[in-house]
Amino acid sequence: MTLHKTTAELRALDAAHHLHPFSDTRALNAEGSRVIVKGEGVWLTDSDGNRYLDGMSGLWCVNVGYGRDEIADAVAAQLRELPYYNTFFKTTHTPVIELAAKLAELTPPQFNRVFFTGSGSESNDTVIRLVRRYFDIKQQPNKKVIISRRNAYHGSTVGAASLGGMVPMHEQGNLPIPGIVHIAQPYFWGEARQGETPEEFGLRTAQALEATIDALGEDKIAAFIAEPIQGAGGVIIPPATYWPEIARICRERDILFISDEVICGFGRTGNWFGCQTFGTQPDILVMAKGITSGYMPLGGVMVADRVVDVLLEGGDFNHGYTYSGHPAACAAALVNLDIMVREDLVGRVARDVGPYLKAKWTALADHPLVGEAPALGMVAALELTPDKVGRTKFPDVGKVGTLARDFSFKNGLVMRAVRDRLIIAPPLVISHGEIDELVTRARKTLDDTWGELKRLGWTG
Ligand code: PXG
Repeated sequence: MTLHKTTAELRALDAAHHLHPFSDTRALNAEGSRVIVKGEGVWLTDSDGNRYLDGMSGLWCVNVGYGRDEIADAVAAQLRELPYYNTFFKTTHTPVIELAAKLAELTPPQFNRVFFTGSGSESNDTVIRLVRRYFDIKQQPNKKVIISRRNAYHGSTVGAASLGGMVPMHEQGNLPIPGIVHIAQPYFWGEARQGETPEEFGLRTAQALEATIDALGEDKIAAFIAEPIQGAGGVIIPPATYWPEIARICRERDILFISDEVICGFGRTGNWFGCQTFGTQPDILVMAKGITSGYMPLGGVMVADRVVDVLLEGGDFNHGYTYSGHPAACAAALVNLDIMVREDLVGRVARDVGPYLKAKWTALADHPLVGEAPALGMVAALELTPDKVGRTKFPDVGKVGTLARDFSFKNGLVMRAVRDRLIIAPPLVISHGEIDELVTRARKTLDDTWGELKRLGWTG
């Protein structure tokens, strides 16, 4: 896009008229926002011509990388042919039909039906209504409670933020809504007891699900929702014992299991979906982001056959969005998925760039500031700590993380800070050379942060 305005002019307009998500707008306006003008592969350019390696795939979504003309062309063609039509009153259209069939093919075998939405948040709101409807039709109207986890992220609408376990979100707007219960998350570094092994901790944390079902009564519980790896919560990769135990509990109990694959879906963990990486069998699978690689907004909810069979008994499902199955978004998704298949991006993550990133990334654990450096597929984290052995936290949680995040930008690398944990989720198309560059810049960022902390006398 041609720039008609200077960076200063753009910043001034942004400050005057734009309320940013998850931001302290006054503080941001004082500092001035970064204006991103171009993306190519894994690289971003800002309005001053600075280049950044995008370690976050935008916001965990640009799986096939920036600059795919094929997707842009398909969207433009669809906009010319049929820019919009709905899927409500006995109508449908070609892109939505083709995408639904494609998703039935790519998702695990229990899934053959999809409900389309415009985002991950809308998908999770859909899920709340859908699971409650399911048990109503089954004449089990008391089964309404959905169990989720603390520090989970499921979106920002009232329903999705309630499912999420983010305290700062709940504190604004009287959340969660009734009927959502949160249990512990499998965050070994942050929450294990002294002396507990990861395996013991994983098992104990999973068993909180069983204990909660028993405490509240199985006749009250509709579902359990979880991200395979918590993304926005800080790339929390559970210990190996966690998912098998959760899978056992979900199998033995009359509850639905919802896998929120908004981040883990579409190749990020080295399989098409995170549930395949961890061996779980969800009844509902939540999608967004990577479904179009972020080129167009689109979300969806895959519903397993055994759940669909019941829903179909119930007649009307009084739910839907204007943009459910938007034709141009579906056209983008179709080409995006075609690219993923053609270039075997999922296999590439599993066998090539995933292991390569892991080898390079985990070596950062030797840095004096790093407590752990877990990586899996195309997600990874660096827990920053003043005490590698005792796992203590910095005073004023989040300050060191933000400091490091800002250094990272200066070093031409986009990383995200969650508390004092740096996280990455690069595009699946990243090359070995770009991974080397990413890790070099991450190490430089750690050194810069360490130097600054020493200067401030904060290193303990
Ligand atoms: N589920 C998961 C697992 C997500 O990560 C959503 C649902 C909601 O999707 P939408 O499309 O409504 O945003 C998400 C979104 C962050 C960050 O700071 C992460 C997300 C969104 C915004 C910020 O890491 N994930």
